[in-house]
Amino acid sequence: MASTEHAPTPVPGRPNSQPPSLEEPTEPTAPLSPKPDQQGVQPRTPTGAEPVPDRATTAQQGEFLTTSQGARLRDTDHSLKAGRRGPVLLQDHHLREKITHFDHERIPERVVHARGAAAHGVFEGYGTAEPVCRAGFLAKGKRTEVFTRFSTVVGSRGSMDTARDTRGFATKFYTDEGTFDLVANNIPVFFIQDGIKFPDVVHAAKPHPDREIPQAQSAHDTFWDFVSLHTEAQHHTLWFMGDRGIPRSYRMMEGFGIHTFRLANTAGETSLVKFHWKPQLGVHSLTWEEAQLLGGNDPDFHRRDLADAIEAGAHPSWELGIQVFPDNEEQSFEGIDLLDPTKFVPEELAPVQPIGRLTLDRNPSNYFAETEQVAFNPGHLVPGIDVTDDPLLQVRLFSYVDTQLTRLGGPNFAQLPINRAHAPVNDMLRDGYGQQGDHSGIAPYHPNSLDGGCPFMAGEMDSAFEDLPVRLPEGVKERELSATFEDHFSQPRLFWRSMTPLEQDHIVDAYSFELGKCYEATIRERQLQSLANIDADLCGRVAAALGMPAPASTVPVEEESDGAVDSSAPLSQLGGRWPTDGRVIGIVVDPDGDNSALLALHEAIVAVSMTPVVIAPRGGEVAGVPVGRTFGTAASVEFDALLLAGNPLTAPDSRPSIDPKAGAPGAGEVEPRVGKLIDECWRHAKAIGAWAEGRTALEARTAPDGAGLVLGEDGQAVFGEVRTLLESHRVWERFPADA
Ligand code: HDE
Repeated sequence: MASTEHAPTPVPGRPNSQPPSLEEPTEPTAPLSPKPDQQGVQPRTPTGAEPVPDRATTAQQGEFLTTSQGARLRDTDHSLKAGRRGPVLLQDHHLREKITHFDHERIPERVVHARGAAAHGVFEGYGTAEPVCRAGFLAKGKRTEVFTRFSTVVGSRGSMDTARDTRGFATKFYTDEGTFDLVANNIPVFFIQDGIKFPDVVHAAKPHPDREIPQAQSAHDTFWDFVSLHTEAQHHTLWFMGDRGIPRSYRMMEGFGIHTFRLANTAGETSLVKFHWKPQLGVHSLTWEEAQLLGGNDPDFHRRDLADAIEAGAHPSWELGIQVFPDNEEQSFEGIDLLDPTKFVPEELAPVQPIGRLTLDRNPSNYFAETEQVAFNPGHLVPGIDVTDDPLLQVRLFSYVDTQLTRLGGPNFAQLPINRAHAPVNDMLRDGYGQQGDHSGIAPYHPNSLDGGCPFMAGEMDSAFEDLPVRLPEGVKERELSATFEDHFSQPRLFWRSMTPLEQDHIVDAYSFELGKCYEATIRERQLQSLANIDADLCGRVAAALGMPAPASTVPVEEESDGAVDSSAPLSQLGGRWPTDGRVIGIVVDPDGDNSALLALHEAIVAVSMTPVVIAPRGGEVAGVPVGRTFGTAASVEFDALLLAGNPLTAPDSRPSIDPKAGAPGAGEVEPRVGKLIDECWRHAKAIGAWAEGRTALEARTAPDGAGLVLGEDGQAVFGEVRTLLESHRVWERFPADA
């Protein structure tokens, strides 16, 4: 059964450690106060009159249950009937209202990026962008409220978080000059070069239309049919066959605006840029086996991880950076076409310059109102930031509003609290489904003389949005792309060569798995041809795994430009050391052993912004610390590292495990499910620490001199060493293994 209970372990003394009362309260609680972002954000009226208080945003007022019209209700559990055993009466207004509203509670999910999780936060500018960009929110020390939604692309709204997929990383900046949306992904290149192919690639990646399977998977024939027929998709696909396709956490992903944007400074000088988000916690991934196990153990893993970390005070943070290129006529840099969204610019050629910091510090209070209804749009721009002629971006500029008109039920979704600009809005847009504005005035047109000429056009000094006067390239109307878009293999080759051997192993495994799930031999053959054109070794290894011959390359490798670098260090995820904030530590305890130091250890872990989860044979408390997981509910994949504080040999509430993976330990050495926890943590190269009786368990399941094992006498000292190991994310020396 999928687990659903992984709230952060309540900390003694904290408010959330109170057990919920099982009795129904008899006194109504005080009405909910408006949320901070619902205060003072009133659209200005055209005539400048005081705005009417926006009651729509303060849902749930008063103490009593009411109808939608505010009439108080005595009963919501019994429908009105003609006699106790008679038929239900049509005149029961409350019944009909309740059922009708329920019948219409769902809205269409996003056609892509349906599955997501989001958080509120703040962006603080460094002021370093000033030479190239005049946008006010980038000024030094300027703080702007933001809302960021992360997502998978292919799966439905209820699909698992850990599917191999690209991730969305969309941020809404509620700036004083209007809302700016940076609608980014965690991979810097895209599948296709021209937006007209987007329905095709999405149809290919979604489940097969006959049986609607597989869900949230790329390992199927139609996807690889498309990818092998459109070789421009090879680059993006290689990235998500790599470890970035299975991130450890939304908090540990880079973000990329992909397209080149055009910036303007106060003097009107323009530059071309690419946007990058760099996570403070580093870029880390799951192993493929962890991702698969999590799909069953905790399909909400990434959603839970983000919310738990924020709730525990481990606020994730990213630096926003830009790569800056001259705005030249060719729109290219070092031979790389900046309008081709299947190409990136290696950081060795153009360093990423930090321009501000994003910190996510508040969870949404209502998933539907905020995360589901938020509407991003790459066309939401502010003065100083403009688009380029990238043919993918150009199509996106049409698509987002178009899809939101259906998804959010009409043209007024910008009035929803989560979408409302924090800058004053005076837009002359009127009426339509879902209209909530109580617009005053009689002349919503311009110019007018009846509403005092309001609203006015902004002058040069009023920080108005400016369409930059860009010179258009000469040409004829045609359905073609420029010849500079034709090279589909040299950048994938650069990516492959930039991977460490371990990361290359993962990529080979991923292709072998995905293509191994394709039924059509011609699709596998065609994809092997593309791999041969990227790199002979990559192709040879995947072909061997599939039991097929490896074709020779059909492209002249030497003649292609590699963008002046052979490999690019920032593409690899391995080698650094990173903060451990928000990491989850499982602690196996024996409730009958000596647990006098457990509370202090628990507090020490919380004090460094990590989340301890006590694992015991049964629920309840051990030495004043709540049990977060029992042997029946614990899964190794929920923990970043494991501590063994004791070795409970029998679980009073359980039968012996029948899981074949639990192995057969020597009699009396390790409880089978603890043995399984240790085995999986070992296989997934996680640090494991043990002291006291816990050492017996660890020594029974692992080699005594195994890498990443910390054996000691004192729990806090062992935890300290385990934490140091976690800074590298995994105990990499333990690979290669069958992970
Ligand atoms: Fe999107 N994309 N996209 N996309 N996209 C949507 O808009 C689309 C592309 C991205 O958390 C949709 O409101 C087209 C690139 C994110 O709400 C839709 C093309 C990048 C999100 C849409 C692209 C993205 C979306 C679906 C090719 C990275 C989730 C629901 C021309 C730079 C935003 C919606 C959220 C969502 C269209 C390509 C990122 C259908 C036509 C490239 C992160 O409008």
